[in-house]
Amino acid sequence: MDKYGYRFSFGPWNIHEGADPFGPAVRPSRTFADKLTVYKELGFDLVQLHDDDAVPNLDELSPAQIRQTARTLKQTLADLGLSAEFVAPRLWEHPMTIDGAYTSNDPQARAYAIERSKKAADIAQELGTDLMVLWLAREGTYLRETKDAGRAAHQLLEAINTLLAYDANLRIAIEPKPNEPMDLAYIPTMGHALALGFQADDPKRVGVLMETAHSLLAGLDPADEISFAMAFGKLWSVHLNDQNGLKFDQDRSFGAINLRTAFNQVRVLDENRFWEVGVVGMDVKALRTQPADLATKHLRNSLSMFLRLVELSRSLDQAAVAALIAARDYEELDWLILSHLIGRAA
Ligand code: XUL
Ligand code: MN
Repeated sequence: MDKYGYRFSFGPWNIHEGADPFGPAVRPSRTFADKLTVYKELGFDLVQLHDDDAVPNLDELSPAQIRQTARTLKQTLADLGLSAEFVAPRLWEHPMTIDGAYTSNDPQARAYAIERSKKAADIAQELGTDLMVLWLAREGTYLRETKDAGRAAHQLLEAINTLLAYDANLRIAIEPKPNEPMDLAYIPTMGHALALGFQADDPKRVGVLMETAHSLLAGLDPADEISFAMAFGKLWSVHLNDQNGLKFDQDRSFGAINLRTAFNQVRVLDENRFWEVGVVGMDVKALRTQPADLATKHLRNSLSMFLRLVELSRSLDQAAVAALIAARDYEELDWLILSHLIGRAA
């Protein structure tokens, strides 16, 4: 925990080999066990996990074997002073999920997705976290005429209800994203995710996770997405990062592209006392050019940026801000904020 009470997480995929669709890995793989050793030294206390990060090859294991492996991991994490923030079912790599998981046209694929998600819930339970994150990677279309968006909404709701019934303590945080890998996703924004959650059988156990890059790809302001979800007590986690324009999901270091947008995310999180509600997750990737031994600096930078922006948010002259708002002198306020961000008197 840092001096403000925030706790931080990242996922093992955030230390990666640098492969992209046009080129192979440029850094050697680090084992999961090796990755776990860097969390503490970088200031992180919690681990974001996909189900198969926690339990490799889980499709080939019995429920008892899955639980046993998860229990062992819990101890491994505890020995390192770590714990799991959430478990997310990986519903986008298996052949059964080629054309969707919960919303596939194939009933067998839909059944696979539900069974796989139940296993993820078991893993979360064994790891001592009640949080499941649903990034609905392949719930959408490559070709709009192939599926029915209304039917998909009901299939998604049914999947969520099934999971809520399966584990009475489970909380589900939906992580919306508008595109990639799909051309068009069914749950592209916070509003869509919240609407789905409010319709669920137990709405108080469905919330959201806001990822900066995803909001930007949807053409929205991440700080407003945060505020909207927090207004209803629904923001249970965040994936802070950055994004340069509308292209593939870049997962750049937090604040690396747009410092002011980053500032506003931190400002609204801090003003709404997010440290009391959830963990500050980073979902950032090192640049492909980064040598292997230097490929954790994106995590260090993102966390440091968050803390520096908390400082800036708290040291903002609130009386001056209020006076400028009252006078409707927004140009002066603009200048005040910019000056504050670059550390100069207005
Ligand atoms: C994908 C993404 C995922 C989720 C977890 O864009 O952000 O890493 O955060 O499944
Ligand atoms: Mn994410």
